[in-house]
Amino acid sequence: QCCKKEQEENTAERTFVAIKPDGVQRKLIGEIIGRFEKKGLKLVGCKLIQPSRKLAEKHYAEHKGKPFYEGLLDFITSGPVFAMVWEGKEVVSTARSLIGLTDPLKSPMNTIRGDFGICVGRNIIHGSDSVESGKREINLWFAKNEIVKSGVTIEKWIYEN
Ligand code: IDP
Repeated sequence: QCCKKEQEENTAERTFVAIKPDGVQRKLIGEIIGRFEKKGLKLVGCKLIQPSRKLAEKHYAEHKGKPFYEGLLDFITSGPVFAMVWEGKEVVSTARSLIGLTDPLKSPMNTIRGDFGICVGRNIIHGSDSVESGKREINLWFAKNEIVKSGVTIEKWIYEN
């Protein structure tokens, strides 16, 4: 069942997606938002933000101690990031499908990383890897009042029931 009700009642699944500094500098914001919109997902929050070191450390806490960790923090704090919250049925996995694999060269064409990237350390976009991480990351990057309750309502054209 593709349920309109949960989309309308704000019980729908959410995910955190961020266009990294390389994607912003390469003017891919419009292209990326376009792909998410065309899929039928709903944008419920967004902002351009240059993350502090502290925010970056919290966001990437699971990678602390790995060889690429410091470089990753330098990179993600190096310029503006376009942070977004998307909503929809199974949006966490759908967003990951749109994004592609961690390594852009291994990522299929027609995915964002497959189409626009070459290096793991310049892979353009982040997307939460589970519903739980999504909740954690949304809370980290967004204040409650930065997320809209009812945005554009096209549910009846996307969901069946
Ligand atoms: P994901 O972003 O596809 O979920 P993760 O394994 O969670 O991938 O890694 C987080 C981010 O850390 C990646 O998107 C990438 O930017 C960076 N990263 C992961 N592995 C490497 C690496 O081996 N070298 C450089 N950067 C890496």
